[in-house]
Amino acid sequence: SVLICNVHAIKFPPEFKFGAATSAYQVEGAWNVSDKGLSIWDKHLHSNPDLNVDHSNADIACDSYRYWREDVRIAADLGVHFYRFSISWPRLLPTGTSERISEDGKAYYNNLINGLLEKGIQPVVTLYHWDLPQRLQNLGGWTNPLIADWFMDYAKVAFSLFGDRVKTWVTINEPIIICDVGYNRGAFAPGVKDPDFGNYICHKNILLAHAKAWRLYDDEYRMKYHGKVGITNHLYWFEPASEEHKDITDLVNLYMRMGIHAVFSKEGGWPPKIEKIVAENSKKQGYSRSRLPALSKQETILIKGTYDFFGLNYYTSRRVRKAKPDDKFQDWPLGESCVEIGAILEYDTTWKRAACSWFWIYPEGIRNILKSIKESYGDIEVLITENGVPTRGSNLNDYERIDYYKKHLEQVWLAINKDGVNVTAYTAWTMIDNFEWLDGYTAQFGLYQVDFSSSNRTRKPRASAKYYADVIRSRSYGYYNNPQATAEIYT
Ligand code: PNW
Repeated sequence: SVLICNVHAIKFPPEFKFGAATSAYQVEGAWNVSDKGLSIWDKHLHSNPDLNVDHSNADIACDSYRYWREDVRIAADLGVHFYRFSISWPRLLPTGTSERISEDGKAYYNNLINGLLEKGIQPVVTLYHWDLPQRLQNLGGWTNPLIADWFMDYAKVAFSLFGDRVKTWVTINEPIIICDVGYNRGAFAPGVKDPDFGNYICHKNILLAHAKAWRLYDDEYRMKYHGKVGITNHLYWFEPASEEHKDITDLVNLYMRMGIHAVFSKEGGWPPKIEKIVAENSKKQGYSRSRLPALSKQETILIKGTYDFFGLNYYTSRRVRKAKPDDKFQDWPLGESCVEIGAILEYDTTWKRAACSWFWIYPEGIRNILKSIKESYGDIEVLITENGVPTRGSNLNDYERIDYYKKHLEQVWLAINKDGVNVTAYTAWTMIDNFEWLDGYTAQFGLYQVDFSSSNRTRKPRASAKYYADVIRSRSYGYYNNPQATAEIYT
């Protein structure tokens, strides 16, 4: 093809893997089928029907519970090496705790895993992509310290049922979004609004839950199954608005990597600078102790080093400046400021905006982040577990998505070949259009379009699907100069 002959020099390493991703709540539907338990997202959107822009929810979504064979076929058509999906905790364990396993839940994930393997596609499985059993939320959810054990019990069920065939596990998807958007501002489920404590208590318990699940795998399953377990982190690339804003930028970076520091840094624990700032702020507010719960020596050791890889989700970047006295703060990362640090997050006027309110396009950001991961935590294996861009209007000729993928893959290639970062996989978010949280069905990320008005949720490849299939076949992001040329190749 045109693509392949122009690019003989620019190849991803032979062992590099390409995949595509979705998550349970965003695609499965079947929210009350069989004995599935209620999740916090079911509850959150049923009780607040006007919360997201199109008043929608994921009761049906892509109906992948019924049409999973279609999803497997699409993954095979794309030629992906792996498909990243998540298990719905309340589908597998209807009560949240592990005394009862759902037979139908078990069968669903067995079918999906076996279907993929029959096509030579590796399942990459996320244990927690935001759909907590509502029963556990009634007991405090991620703010109840017991959740670390509940999560470990759930992980044990998943490892023992599927570990013979699943060799790559992600424990938790994006702790910062779960905690900061779910327990701070309460925009995401479970909708807890406690900006002082919510984010920090959630963060601590998430780290303990992840660590216990990793150690369980390490102790009881690694010898038998030889798999890998990691955690997926969502990162923005931050640039200083100008030289004088460098220090505040470093702080915001550290703040966003607070949990990552506990797992991946040599010292472990919270970053000392962040501990100090929160302690000082807490004191000024009249609290008798820091709002950031301490990590004891034992907890620090329990959490530190619990990874086989670093999972990175990258979408967008920000420019950072120190707040001025009259600046208005919103919570972040969905908002545009970081209250605790006193930082305002802006964007560069040269960056193009995409179809979500929080999305500006800056491809160099992914390379900079990959470099900074290596600088901060050493030569560790990095799996890019999500990267992609939303469009609006469900157009099949999504050249702007091809452009986004091309430019980001180029930066990933540079990170591998020029900066020596040990990146071994790239995952497109998302394989098929799905329920995009507060943007409902108005922002589409899919390589495949899904027709949400048809009862069989018809899936159709976009131009970007053909492009991505070419990327995988050629192990190269290709070369083209202009949209016209792209259109000629992919229409
Ligand atoms: C990630 N932000 O979420 C999730 O892992 C996916 O489920 C989601 O569909 C995808 O990215 C696209 O949004 C994010 O505000 C949600 O910065 C919000 C943000 C980032 C990631």
